[in-house]
Amino acid sequence: MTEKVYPVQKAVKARALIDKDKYLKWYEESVENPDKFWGKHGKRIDWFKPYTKVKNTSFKGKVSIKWFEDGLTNVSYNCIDRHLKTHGERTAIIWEGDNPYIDKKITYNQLYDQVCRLANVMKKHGVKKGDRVTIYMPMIPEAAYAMLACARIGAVHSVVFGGFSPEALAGRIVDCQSTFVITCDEGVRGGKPVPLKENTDKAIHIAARQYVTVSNVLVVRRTGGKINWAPGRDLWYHQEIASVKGHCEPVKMKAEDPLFILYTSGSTGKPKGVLHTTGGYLVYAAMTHEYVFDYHDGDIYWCTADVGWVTGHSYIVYGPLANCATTLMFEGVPNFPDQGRFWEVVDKHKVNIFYTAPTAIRSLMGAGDEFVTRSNRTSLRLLGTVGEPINPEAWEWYYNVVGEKRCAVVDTWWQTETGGHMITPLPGATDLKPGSATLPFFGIKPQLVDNEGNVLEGAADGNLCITDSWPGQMRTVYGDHERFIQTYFSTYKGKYFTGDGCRRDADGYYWITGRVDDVLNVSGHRLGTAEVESALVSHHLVSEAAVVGYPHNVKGQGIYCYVTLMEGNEGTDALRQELVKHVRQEIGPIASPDKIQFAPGLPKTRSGKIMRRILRKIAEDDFGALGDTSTLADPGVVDDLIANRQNKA
Ligand code: 6R9
Repeated sequence: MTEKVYPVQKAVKARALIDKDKYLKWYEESVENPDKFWGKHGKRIDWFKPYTKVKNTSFKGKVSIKWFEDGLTNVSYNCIDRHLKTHGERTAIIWEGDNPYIDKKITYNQLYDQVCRLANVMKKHGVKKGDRVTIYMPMIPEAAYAMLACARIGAVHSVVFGGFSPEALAGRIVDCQSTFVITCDEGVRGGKPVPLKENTDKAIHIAARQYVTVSNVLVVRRTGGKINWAPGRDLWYHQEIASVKGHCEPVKMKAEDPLFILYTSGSTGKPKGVLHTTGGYLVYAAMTHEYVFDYHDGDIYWCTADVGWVTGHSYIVYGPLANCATTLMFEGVPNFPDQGRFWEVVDKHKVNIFYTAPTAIRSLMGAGDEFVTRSNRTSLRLLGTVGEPINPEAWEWYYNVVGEKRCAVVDTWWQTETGGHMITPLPGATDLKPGSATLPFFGIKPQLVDNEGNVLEGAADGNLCITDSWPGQMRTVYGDHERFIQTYFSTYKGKYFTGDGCRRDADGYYWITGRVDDVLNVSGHRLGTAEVESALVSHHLVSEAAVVGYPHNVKGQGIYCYVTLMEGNEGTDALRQELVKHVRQEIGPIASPDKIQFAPGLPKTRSGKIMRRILRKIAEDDFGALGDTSTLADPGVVDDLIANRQNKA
């Protein structure tokens, strides 16, 4: 296989913070002497009390991860206060509304005022250090204020993506026993309202049945749409912040005090509450933001993710603000009013660094080059991708058409669990290969192992593990440390297992091949097959369901569901539609099944385990090589599944 190599462009190299030599030198130090390396780089944030210990981590036994443990700091202070003396009037957030005629700019001074007020409102209503606050918001500046206000007073935020259903929101409220919720009357996306307050009301109702009582809902008025109001419980944001002071002391937090919980899907059971802590997380988010995006003082930076995902946490809010960057927050969608929106916004705000998902690139590529070329994009210097593997065609289009061969493309591989970039090019240091996330960031030690756990050297294809800790790593699953150990450190003892498959080529470049567990990646969103299955079987006509992914041109993966109905029911198109609606209600629109196949039986082993390998093959319309089916309890079901497959070429 010949791979095209794109050497670092001259102009990119000329201004880059890190060149090849520096990368190699720093990388070597970072893995050979992590205490020294991180001891130095931990100082990039301000500490109320400096740390004397740097790394204290173990992937064995009970698994314990501590960084900078005796230091005291505050994330909100680092993202705001420390910039005010020199850059108080710099724009911290550029907000671009869903409506292309609406935008606004928030300076660091204004950010300070807003965050302090909100922190005081929460304090007034009894929110204390360590309490969990759920944030269920659209992409408006108040979402960032809410995160930073929690950080300021030591409350632990749990941001729930605005596209999740009331059921999903309730599950997350209950899991972390959150009694304070911040939301908005309605969100707006692509010109359409999203009923966030209504969903919150429903979720609170569901949570109450599980004995979790939400005492306050703070509501931002975004659209003025009609909503129900629970007096005593519900509070208007604009009224509350008007009656408190614009100053609030940041709480001195231990480096290992929790900063946030973010729920993410795994291969089994309910989504897990990934817990990140204060010091190490911020150091890592800020440092990766600076070096991976080659961020220079004064750059305008835009990450198109939603704050409901980890990318929004690390690379819209915490990383950029810790670096005193100007971060653009976009309320809308890539195709409204049309597919040229991204590039119009780039021109309008003179964006220098642009970070998005491969699924968006693929869908815009499909719309034709004119939507891109009608803009001039001369401000753009760097392009990034995240969330899923990028196919070389989409990469080339991004590089050639969007970036006009002038911009480096950084394909950043990382996870909710890792807090920040793990395998990624550095623009001035790394020659690029389309489709490869390239090389490890400082301090990251990747390792490939086979299914038996044997370490693979050199060019190889295997399961991706990381053998030692880095500051941005998650510390535990909220409320379930045993699950943390089980999920990440038990498959290959003493190593962090990522769940991803990966190939390393002869140059040592890493190529992520996708999940090797039962996690789907649909348009860059992580979903557990188990979650979709449990949503399906919660429908009264469904007796059993098995869900697998299949290759999808735009989404990366589509959701393919095999559904067995209760005796005596017939699988009709109307029922298909009803099931799609049902899953959307249970989880949210991102989990909408693409294909539903009614199956009288599923292929199971004699011990009753569903053979997903077979189901995947049939969903891919590639059943020539089904492998060994002799262990099936009833090999006959396979013929029926093939005959009725929904992805017939
Ligand atoms: C940041 C984020 C994590 C999973 C991860 C992998 C996939 C992310 C990728 C990528 C190939 C990349 N993934 N970035 N695969 N190339 N550049 O997306 O976090 O939502 O937790 O998803 O996404 O499969 O394991 P998260």
